Amino acid sequence: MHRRNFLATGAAASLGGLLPRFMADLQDGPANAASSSPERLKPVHETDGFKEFHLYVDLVQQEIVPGVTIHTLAFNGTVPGPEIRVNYGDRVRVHFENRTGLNHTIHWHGLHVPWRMDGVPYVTQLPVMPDQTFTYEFEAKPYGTHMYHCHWGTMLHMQAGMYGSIIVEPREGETDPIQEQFPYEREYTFIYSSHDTNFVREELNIMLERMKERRYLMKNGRFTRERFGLFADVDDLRASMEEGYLPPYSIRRRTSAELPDPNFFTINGKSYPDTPRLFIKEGENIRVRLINAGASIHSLHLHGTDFWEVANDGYPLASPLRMNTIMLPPGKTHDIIIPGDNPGIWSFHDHDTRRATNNGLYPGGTLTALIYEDLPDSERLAMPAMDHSMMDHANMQMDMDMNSDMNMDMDGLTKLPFISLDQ
Ligand SMILES: [Cu+2]
Repeated sequence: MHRRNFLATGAAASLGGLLPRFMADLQDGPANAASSSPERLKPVHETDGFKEFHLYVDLVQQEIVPGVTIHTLAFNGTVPGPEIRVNYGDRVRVHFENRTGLNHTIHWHGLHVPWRMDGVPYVTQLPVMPDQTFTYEFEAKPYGTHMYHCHWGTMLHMQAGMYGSIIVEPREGETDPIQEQFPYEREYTFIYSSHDTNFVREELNIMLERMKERRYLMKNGRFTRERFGLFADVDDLRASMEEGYLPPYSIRRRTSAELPDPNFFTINGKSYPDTPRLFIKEGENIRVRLINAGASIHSLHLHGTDFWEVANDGYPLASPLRMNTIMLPPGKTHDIIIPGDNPGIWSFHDHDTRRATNNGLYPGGTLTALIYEDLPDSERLAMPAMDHSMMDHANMQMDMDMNSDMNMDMDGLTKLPFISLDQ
């Protein structure tokens, strides 16, 4: 019995400073949904049924957590890119400007665009090369939560930050089907991603060098398309191979250690403790649009209540499902409604705890919380604090254990007794 007490108190004493804390968010005062969601992109031109936007990509540095700044490929200077909001049926025009030394495109994930606007390099369009622009035009459909992302060198470019949300709202004047079922006033967009920061840095450097070399060779008329793996189609590739060209995959392999192994996990480009929070009041519903723009699977779990899954890949569900954990695989979007029916401060986190870490250390990653803004003052002060009596208890217990027949390491760690499997 005493042992259990000691372990519990001891763990609290040594890890207390590392446990996730959300109380400070309350003390900072209520925040609104806007500060927890990506910034919305203002159209450069807008008339009835028509919206025109400007997106550019540039190489920028972004702090994802205090003390960790990474190189990113960012739409309009931020990761994620700004949120695009349109109405169903709008004619949408997006001018895309490439300010980097790399090739890119934009793919409109989940939207039914004309195929030439789908953003797949060498399939539907030529890549948008350095300093070039491309204009995407499409009609906004279907309704719901979608995303946009680069489709060139996707393993690097998406991980480096080229993603954002695009939300198709009902036609002007029409009621939102989710709003009708679960009236809400505030909504949030949470875009999840995972990043191997070493892979991103090294690969960006290699790619920028290769593009510099390519430009130099082109300028001097010495460019060979084989060197850069550029072929018109598979027949063209085969013809080159008959003349002796060896594609990279036939002469070397990238080992699993060279493939991305994410060490940072973000919501809207930030890891805990900088992750955005969800704010709610008792009796209120909030809508949360969950988007996975990364390559990891997230198993998102909410404490304290169950939420409703109301849309899948943008489509409203005929029968919403009540649950407390939702799977968010790469490329997926889910909309959920959280009812404000149990005041408090509740964790909302990835139940695969590897993704609740920064560089492998807990707490971090996609840890965040659902915070009731209207908690009474008395409850705001109820955060348990470590006090001297608890520390004294832990020390006293440690002395007792030193004299017991249990093994004790010099650094104070208790070794559990060996338990035979035969028992
Ligand atoms: Cu790109």
